[in-house]
Amino acid sequence: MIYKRSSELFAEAEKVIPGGVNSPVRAFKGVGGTPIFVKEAKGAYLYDEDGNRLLDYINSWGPMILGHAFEPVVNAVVEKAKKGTSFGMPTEIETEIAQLAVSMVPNIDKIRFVNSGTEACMSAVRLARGYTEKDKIIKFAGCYHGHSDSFLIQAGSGASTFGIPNSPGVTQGTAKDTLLARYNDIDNVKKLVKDNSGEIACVIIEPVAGNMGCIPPVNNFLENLRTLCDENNILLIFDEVMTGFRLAKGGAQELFNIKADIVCFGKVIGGGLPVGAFAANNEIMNYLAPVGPVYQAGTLSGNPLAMAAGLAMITELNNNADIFKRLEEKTVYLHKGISKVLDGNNIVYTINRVGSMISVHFAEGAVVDFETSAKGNNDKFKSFFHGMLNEGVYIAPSAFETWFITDALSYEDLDFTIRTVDKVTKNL
Ligand code: KE4
Repeated sequence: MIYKRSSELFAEAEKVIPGGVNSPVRAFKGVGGTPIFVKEAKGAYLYDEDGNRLLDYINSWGPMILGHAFEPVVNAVVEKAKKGTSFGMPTEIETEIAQLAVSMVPNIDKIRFVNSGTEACMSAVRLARGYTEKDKIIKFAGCYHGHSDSFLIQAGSGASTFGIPNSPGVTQGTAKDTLLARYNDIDNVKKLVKDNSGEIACVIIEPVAGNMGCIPPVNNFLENLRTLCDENNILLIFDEVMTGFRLAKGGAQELFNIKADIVCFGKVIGGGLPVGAFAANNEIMNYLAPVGPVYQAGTLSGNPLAMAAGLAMITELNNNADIFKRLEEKTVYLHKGISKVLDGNNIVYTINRVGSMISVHFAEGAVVDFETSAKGNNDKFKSFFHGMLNEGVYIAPSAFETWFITDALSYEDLDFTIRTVDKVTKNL
């Protein structure tokens, strides 16, 4: 693959944008090399500035669940833009997408739209603190809830890729109220709750972790967490920015039949435009301004273009719920195919998968938390990433990410991917 134009564009970008990117993980620091500049995308394929066609397994880190430039989404945005792009006043479409989301997701009465997953999770924590009148929060090492100060405490995703457990700029005053637990270790959480009795407002968790690779909850972890929160007057926040509208119509709450107190969304709910959201029952959500005392706001929250994209996306998912079954079947097919060729090449690996989230770890034994995920052979991952890229398959440029399957992938695409894994790992 030739990346001459991408290299030129990257050099230009670095002069005016820190690191040449507007989000660190795009800079390929976790795998080395020059980031790919995309010219356009359609369906399962990206077309870069050097004319290369790449089979996309990132899909904008999750949103493009129906493939790039999905017609109903594109048409909805184009039509909406002709009527104005932002008003800072209420519009009917905000109510429409709110009604649909509330009908699709269990245990929520109201939803507030914001502009990113970070904003959704940050606001959800503030709401939990305001509602419970307690300050401390529990998060899990390796989970990523965006770049709000309270979360950048050994975060997953980019921060893990850079190995920065505590980001500079986060004050000790903030960090002291964030307690770190180990994913899938309920005894560890119980100890934190006991040692901070009466002080914990919420536990925030990715119900399926996607920022240390894909890590499923095991041994009734979520059920035990729900019970622990109920017993200690702690709110359980599901960060479903990745899992929402991907694992099922009702997300992880539906898939695992577990009730969260507050649910956060992003990615898919915006159809590729900047949308985040957080939702809960009436009692909790009515604590939010202008009804209640917890302040939260945003100039472009509920922006009509973003709402048009999100409404078109979740309408499609709501009307064609067999998409979720199709996505899982494709992911299982990929899982089995990759396992077969990795076994054939005597590679030491673990594959984790839930629904249409999957990750390949060059690690021995189960990958169940940040510690076991970090034991993966990163040098092998780098070689694997570049090997796949050179063959035209674009996976996440970090071992601490998940592959996102799109319904636009055909079984021919999946077979090509499996053959490419075989070719690339022959001498890994
Ligand atoms: P954003 O602020 O990036 O929209 O969402 C933050 C966020 C919150 N919660 C979860 C579970 C997330 O995965 C994310 C963002 N995910 C990363 C990829 N792992 C976004 C990619 C990036 O940082 O550029």
